[in-house]
Amino acid sequence: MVNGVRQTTSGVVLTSSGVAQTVVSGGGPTIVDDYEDNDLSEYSNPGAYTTQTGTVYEGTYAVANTGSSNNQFLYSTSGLPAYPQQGDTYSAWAHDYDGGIPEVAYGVQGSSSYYSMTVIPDSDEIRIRKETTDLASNSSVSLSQGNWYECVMTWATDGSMLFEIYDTSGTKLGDVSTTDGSYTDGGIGLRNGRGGNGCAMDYARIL
Ligand SMILES: [Ca+2]
Ligand SMILES: [Ca+2]
Repeated sequence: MVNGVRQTTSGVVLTSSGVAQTVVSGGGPTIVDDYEDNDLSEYSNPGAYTTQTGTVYEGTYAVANTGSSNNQFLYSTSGLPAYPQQGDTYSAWAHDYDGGIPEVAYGVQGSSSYYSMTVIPDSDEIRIRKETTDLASNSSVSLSQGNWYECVMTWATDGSMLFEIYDTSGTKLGDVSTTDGSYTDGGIGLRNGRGGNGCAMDYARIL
């Protein structure tokens, strides 16, 4: 029920009489998860991930792993209001802790099958990865540790994938693209790409 309430932010409008009317399509971005329900019941492998209030992009809560000793992967393939697929543009905000590498996953089939938008602030690098294999990388993106970055994936029906990264001012910092047809849809998640350091994610949407 809480998810249903949150979804009304974008999925329901009020008529002049004040009656809620569901918008089936064209109603703007759909929130996949903003973590405002303060639980991870829709996710597998929560491990060291928790909802928390200390490092948040939007609202009161975000999900974070503040320093697990391994590459834990939190993911969801059912239970959230929507999941991105080819033809969609998926956006999520990612944050590192002291050298952590957030891997914003999409197309998740399970714990060992997924794509990710990978952010490596200490080497000014972004990558599109399939599992732990780099499909494409750009190492000339000006990034710094301890910031929120918006990761936007334009996932086309021909399998092309464009990853654009923005700062909190809305300035585009760089992009990288590739084409791969292994997965056409799937779940979302967040992988801790560098064990010993953590990462956070918030405000995941289909734009
Ligand atoms: Ca939030
Ligand atoms: Ca939840």
